Amino acid sequence: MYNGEFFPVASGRSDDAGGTSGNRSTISLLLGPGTYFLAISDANTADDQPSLFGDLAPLRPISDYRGVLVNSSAATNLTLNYSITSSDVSNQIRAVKPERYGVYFAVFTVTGCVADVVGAGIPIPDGIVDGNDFIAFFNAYASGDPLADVAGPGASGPPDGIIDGDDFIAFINAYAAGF
Ligand SMILES: [Ca+2]
Ligand SMILES: [Ca+2]
Repeated sequence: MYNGEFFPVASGRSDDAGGTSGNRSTISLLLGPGTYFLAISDANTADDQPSLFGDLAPLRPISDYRGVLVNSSAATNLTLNYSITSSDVSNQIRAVKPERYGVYFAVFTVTGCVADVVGAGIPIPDGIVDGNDFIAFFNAYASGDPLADVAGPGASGPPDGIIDGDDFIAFINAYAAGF
């Protein structure tokens, strides 16, 4: 996975997911708002980043060079179907390897910012997560203000009209992650 400037997203890679059979990869990340690219192909697809601990195929070659993405398989017409699932959206998308040594690129956009509840001196989100949000959230949480309803059950999903521990957890997690 790459961000909108095509820099690798930390922990945004998977070379076969543990616990599943066959050619399946899973990336599970808390993502801030922005544009992201998924690069999907078969073995061996590599940039200069090492595999993550726990990958089923952790020792495949990687590139010596930054800024390139390569694939070493001449196979074509491979099914590369993928799904993108968030707390409130789940999409299954068909994809096919485009050509020999090819990589399929998908683009998706993350919107929303859980911990951005207010701006400096204004009661609406300002696109920045800072101490103003921290103070506003805790004041709202303590007083039962709907401003503190930032998530649904399981500390995920859209606001559910209830202010409870799920909102508290969702806010803390998002605040710590900067969104
Ligand atoms: Ca803010
Ligand atoms: Ca809630």
